[in-house]
Amino acid sequence: MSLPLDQIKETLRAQRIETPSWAYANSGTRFKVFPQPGVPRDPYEKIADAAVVHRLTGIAPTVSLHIPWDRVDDFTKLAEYAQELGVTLGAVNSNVFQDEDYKLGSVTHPDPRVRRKATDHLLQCVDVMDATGSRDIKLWFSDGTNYPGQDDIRARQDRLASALREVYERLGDDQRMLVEYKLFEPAFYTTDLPDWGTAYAHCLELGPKAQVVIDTGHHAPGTNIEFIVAFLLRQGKLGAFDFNSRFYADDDLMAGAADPFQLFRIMYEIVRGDALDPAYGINFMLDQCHNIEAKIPAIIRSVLNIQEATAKALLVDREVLAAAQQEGDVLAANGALMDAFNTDVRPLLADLRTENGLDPDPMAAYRRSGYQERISADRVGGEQAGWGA
Ligand code: PSV
Ligand code: MN
Repeated sequence: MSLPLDQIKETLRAQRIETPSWAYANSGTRFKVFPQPGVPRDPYEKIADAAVVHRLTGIAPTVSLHIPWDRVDDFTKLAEYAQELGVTLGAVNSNVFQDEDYKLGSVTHPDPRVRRKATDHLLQCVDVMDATGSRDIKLWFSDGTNYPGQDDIRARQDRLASALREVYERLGDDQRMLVEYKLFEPAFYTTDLPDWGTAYAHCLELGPKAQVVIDTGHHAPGTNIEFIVAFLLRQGKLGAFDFNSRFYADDDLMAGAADPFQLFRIMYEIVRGDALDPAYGINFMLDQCHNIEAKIPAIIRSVLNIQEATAKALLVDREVLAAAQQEGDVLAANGALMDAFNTDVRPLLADLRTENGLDPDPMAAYRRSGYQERISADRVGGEQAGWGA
């Protein structure tokens, strides 16, 4: 038997997904940014858009910030504004990849002056967390090299470890460090944090407040991400996700768009590990860019895709699965997963929303709301936010 329906619904009601401030802003490829009407001009307008996503989905009550893109004079005021709109500020993302000084790296740069500057930025991000009440700092480094011999691979690990240590020591009791890895880009020969193993080793050395974040777009093609999820959960070292979809590299497309089956397999490991409940501590974030599609509905769609994958994962008949696994019945075991994956959970989720006083179809509700037309008319003048803004 799979879980009783009321238990599935209760679990889904408690699910939380964090949306990224930058996904509401203009973005593009390195070839072209196509600006869209109504895009936020400052962090306040990004928060307003995030609040709309939460109002319609009911499960996206937090917004990640990116510093300096979301720098404001008074972060306490920004946090209060968010609260007025029914959301709170989530993870603070550092940015040590958009400054002239970081051409050869940030915290792993050969020059101690640049390393100091980068580490100081990370420490300032912890100051921001103090003001916003955020629990997590998310660290991603573009650091690496492009050519064999360019720098000392091992020395760069030492420099990375010492910067991470300094930030770790600065964290408050309830604050955490999320260490993000990425196989390549912008560095093409070596990356200083290329994979989960490297991130895990650094986190282990640092201590319990350091946790690995899995960005689903940061792996080699064909990587079995659910294995990484299972492994890190077993070690108590999975702190967060950056969800998005990829076909080729770090495409940052809508979560669940490219490979809904992979998303289901990941969410099954989360359910299997009893790690869905917010109390477990995993921050389920999106990290996406909407370059050609309308941003707010794309974010709504991504949240719904994760919710659907989760509902399917909760439907897996774990008794049947366990028995089949025990008996070595490969086809029955696989069938137990596929039966759940092939279930249409949309009616169940529509019911759940209705029960919660939400519109059963958040995409249609957004279209009907007139919000897109309103922001397109209102947000004129000023400069639309985007990369580097
Ligand atoms: C890097 O590719 C990354 O995934 C990191 O999380 C950044 O902070 C984010 O994208 C936004 O550029
Ligand atoms: Mn990411």
